[in-house]
Amino acid sequence: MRSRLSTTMLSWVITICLLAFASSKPCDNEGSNNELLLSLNKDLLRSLGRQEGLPNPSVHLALRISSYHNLAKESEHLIRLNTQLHNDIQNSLSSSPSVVGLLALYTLALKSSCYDLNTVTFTVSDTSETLLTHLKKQMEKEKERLAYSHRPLTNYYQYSLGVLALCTSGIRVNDHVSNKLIKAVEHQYLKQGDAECIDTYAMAGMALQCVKDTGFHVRNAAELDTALDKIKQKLLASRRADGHIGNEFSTGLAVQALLAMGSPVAECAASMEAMRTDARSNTYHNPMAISQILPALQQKSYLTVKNKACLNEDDTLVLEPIDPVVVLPSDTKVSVIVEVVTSSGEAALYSVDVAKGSSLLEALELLKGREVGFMFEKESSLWGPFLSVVNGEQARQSDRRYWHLSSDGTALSQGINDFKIEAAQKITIKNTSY
Ligand code: B12
Repeated sequence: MRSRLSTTMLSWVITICLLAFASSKPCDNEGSNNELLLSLNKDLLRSLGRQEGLPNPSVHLALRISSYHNLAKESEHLIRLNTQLHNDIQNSLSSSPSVVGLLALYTLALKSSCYDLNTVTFTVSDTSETLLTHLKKQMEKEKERLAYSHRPLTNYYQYSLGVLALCTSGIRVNDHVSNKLIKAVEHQYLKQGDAECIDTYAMAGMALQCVKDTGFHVRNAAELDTALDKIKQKLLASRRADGHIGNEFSTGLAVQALLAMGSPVAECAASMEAMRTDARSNTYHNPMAISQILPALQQKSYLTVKNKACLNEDDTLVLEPIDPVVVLPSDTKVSVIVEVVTSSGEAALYSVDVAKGSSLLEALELLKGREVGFMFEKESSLWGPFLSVVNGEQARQSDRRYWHLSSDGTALSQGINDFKIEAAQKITIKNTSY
């Protein structure tokens, strides 16, 4: 009798526990997901204060399409974009063959702040024209290149950014310009070297979806639909078992594109979970990476800027002071072999011991200081320092070459500043064409 009673009681207790667990779990998840979003948002906001070089338009864009704001800090940043970045682009317009990507990101950033784009002008050779006129002209130059080559002056990622920026600003994109992107999707030209570039497919998806939504592109409506379908299939087929689409750094753009192209949120749930896991393990410490994943985690895409009204915005995001974390170099040393392979195929080997956890950049600087014949130079970019010259040899983007980085034969998914050396390994720096 007593044992029957206790069994009944036990099953009651278990049932109550299970019910409590089942009803609390989704709420707990939601709470911790919101906390994560806020923390990423704050990380981006904090990065504004640390920016050494030019203000970053991609970070501005992500802050502006977020649901949470610190309007004072965003306004300050807008002024910096409008002066410092503006002047930099003004200088590049007359000296560089194309600045279409940066011009497009600048346009998207201003648009996300509801800035009147018709009042923004650049003066080149004593002629003043609006930002949007310059962007249209740059796209024409890119398109002209495509008449005799299947690659634009820059790359299809920037070409897509250009289409997206014009389209979300309410400018009718020339049919010939969008057709070139449609053809590139059809012929599978959106590649980085031999591999398909997921980031580029994602950006092309957002650009072409915007063009479709305007309803102007009627002449080749069927081809436009086929290209959009192909992009969607490509993104879904690149989904790995762990949820990432491409790699950790392309998943944000891929999810943005899928949502923009009408995929239900549930279809992206595993990819969003993969990004949340990455974020919790601090994979996204580069502000540029956060700027590409945060909209996706908020179930938004860059297309949102098109209808942004900037009215009644939240203004609750505050930055609590944080104690500066001093990371002392580890006492443990690890050996790194650095192999440099020049364009002629000649290889040179160097070795250096570095504190565990050092960045590759720190290792290269240490090696350079040893005066063993190893030298390098870097250029700044939105993602941080880009390795441009090694042992006096420049891998020029104008020749479609770059210094490719790999560790023990596996390509690095981060650059010299973000990649940390945790164990002994061989780093290969190879002059490669793309
Ligand atoms: C195109 C591209 C390239 C081209 C750029 C040249 C060209 N004209 O096409 C090439 C092939 C050279 C390239 C190289 C690399 N890339 Co790349 N690249 C891109 C891509 C698809 C678009 C960049 C772009 O045009 N942006 C638009 C313009 C307006 O912004 P920008 O900052 O001014 O663009 C310049 C820089 O971004 C720079 N750049 C390109 N890649 C990288 C990577 C790093 C780490 C840095 C610091 C700079 C940099 O070249 C761009 C053109 O001049 C992005 C995708 C993305 N999600 O952003 C990946 C991306 C930025 N690249 C990436 C990586 C990992 C690399 C490499 C480190 C790969 C490797 N294993 O060697 C190398 C850089 C090595 C070095 N020498 O320092 C990652 C960076 C992730 C991270 N956390 O840092 C991204 C996000 C792709 C991904 N999903 O993994 N890349």
